[in-house]
Amino acid sequence: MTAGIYHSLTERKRQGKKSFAVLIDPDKVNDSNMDQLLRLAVEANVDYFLVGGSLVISNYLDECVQLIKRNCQIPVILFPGSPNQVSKYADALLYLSLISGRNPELLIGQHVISAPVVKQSGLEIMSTGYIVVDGGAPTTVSYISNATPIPSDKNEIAMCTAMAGEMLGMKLIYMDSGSGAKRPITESMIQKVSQVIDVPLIVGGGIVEPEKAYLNCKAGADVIVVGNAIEKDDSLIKEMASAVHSVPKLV
Ligand code: 1GP
Repeated sequence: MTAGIYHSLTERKRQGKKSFAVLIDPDKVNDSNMDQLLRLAVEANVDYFLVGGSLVISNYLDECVQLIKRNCQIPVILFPGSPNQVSKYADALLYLSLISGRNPELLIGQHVISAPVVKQSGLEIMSTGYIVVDGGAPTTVSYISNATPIPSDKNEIAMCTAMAGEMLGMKLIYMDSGSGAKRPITESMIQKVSQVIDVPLIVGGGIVEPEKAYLNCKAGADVIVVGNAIEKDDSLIKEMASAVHSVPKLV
């Protein structure tokens, strides 16, 4: 186990450094395409890998995480869509509670069932308030979670949800419009939410252009997550990472 991922996230936030995370869906990769992805990620100074998905069908999770750990130093954070997506080979786990939804199973039910396994994993557990925002079309997360996303123009609902999550003790807030969202989260919502919380703010879903990643960081996102766009064109890793890392630090 490598402790201190949360410390690195808060330290980077304190220093005004923005982070770039590549989301890897174990269903979409294999040993051969991972080689190139890892090489590009190292060259681009990617800060974190997130591994997981709303619906993981294959049995490749452990192997995928081990492959990353064997080949680079980039920390691996699990982003589990269900309690069976726990790999002891990762560094940390986003312990997600879907606070934008009203589905008790995803607020606490699944956590109770998986608590012993999660605790025994030895992973660094980072409690995360997961906020799903409408991305213009149903995504896997909105369908699987059976919960209504926050309307994309209701900044106040997102703000109050994030504030409540932080006051309940959640260490991270992750705003997501879902993988492959047609419309990513607006800068105006990111700005409003970032102004009312102190914990690091992760933003993802439908970000396909480096310019959008840059603007999201300027608006207040601390970590940008990109999955789909990189699955389609892995050369985007470099441009996305440069855009995120070029955001001027606020002094
Ligand atoms: C999805 O936030 C992530 O949960 C990333 O979304 O795959 O659309 O980049 P994309």
